[in-house]
Amino acid sequence: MTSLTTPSTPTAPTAPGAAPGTGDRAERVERIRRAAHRIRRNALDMGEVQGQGYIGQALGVADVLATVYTDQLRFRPEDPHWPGRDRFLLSIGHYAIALYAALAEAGTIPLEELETYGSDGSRLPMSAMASYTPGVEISGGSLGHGLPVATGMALALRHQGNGARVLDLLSDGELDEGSTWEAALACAHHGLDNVTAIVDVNALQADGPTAGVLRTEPVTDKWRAFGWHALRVDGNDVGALVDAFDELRGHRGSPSVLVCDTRIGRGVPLLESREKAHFMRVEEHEWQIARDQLEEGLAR
Ligand SMILES: Cc1ncc(C[n+]2csc(CCOP(=O)(O)OP(=O)(O)O)c2C)c(N)n1
Ligand SMILES: [Mg+2]
Repeated sequence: MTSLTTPSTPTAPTAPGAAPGTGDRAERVERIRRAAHRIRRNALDMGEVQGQGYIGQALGVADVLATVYTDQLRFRPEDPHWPGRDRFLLSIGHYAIALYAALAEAGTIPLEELETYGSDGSRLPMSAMASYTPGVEISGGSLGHGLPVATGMALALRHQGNGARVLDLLSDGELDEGSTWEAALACAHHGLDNVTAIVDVNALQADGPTAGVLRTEPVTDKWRAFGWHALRVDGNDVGALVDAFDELRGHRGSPSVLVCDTRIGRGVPLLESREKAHFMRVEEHEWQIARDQLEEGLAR
């Protein structure tokens, strides 16, 4: 837990009322890159508390979460239930470590609290639960539920005349779930342009590579066939993420999806090359190596 005591300067999240995704592009990209770095550092620190976990996913999706939380989402960190907030749903409960790392960066949960991750009595359980953690909108764990919940929320917001958006992060493994595609049909049927799905295609599932478990490609074509406005980007390229999110935010008339190709363990070569990457066990002496590699990556 060395670096939780390192001074960290979280990026000011999107100010209430401020237009998300505005400002000089180069400055935004650099700011998000630095936020993603801190999210990765937070995730490593939490991983060390337990010695194991879904660390590879957190490192892989950090650029996406940094873009969402420090550039795109309209929310108030000190008021997680503000009715005007954009809702960010984590469909994949096992990615909780990634979300906590981002919520600490966003200022919704205190950085010092991360060291309680997964401990008895902590507000940060190993699988994300809405009743425990400020800023966590839904309880995850059972895959394939995020997009159906997003559909209902988006319908209700539209009914109420609330202009907030609903973003749902799902995994490529969740494309194996029928409920995901039922919700995709419903969102398109109802023209829910307040829904944005983000699919983390890390090409991996618990039982091995996605291509071997159940073939889902071509993913983008499938979403388009279901009536969605779909883009696909390198999910570890912050510039590409910014451009894509900006484009999707302005889209009207149908729901949008951003398919993000990410690399598990991104930013820490030691963990990028791990064979058992779904649930990583990291030796005690490897944590400092991981942190050093992360810092070297930022310096490059
Ligand atoms: C409905 C349901 N079925 C099975 C599981 C068990 N499970 C937990 S994680 C996981 C892998 C799903 O794929 P993905 O989220 O892409 O894995 P990752 O990228 O994190 O390796 C599975 C099958 C579950 N949580 N919920
Ligand atoms: Mg996956």
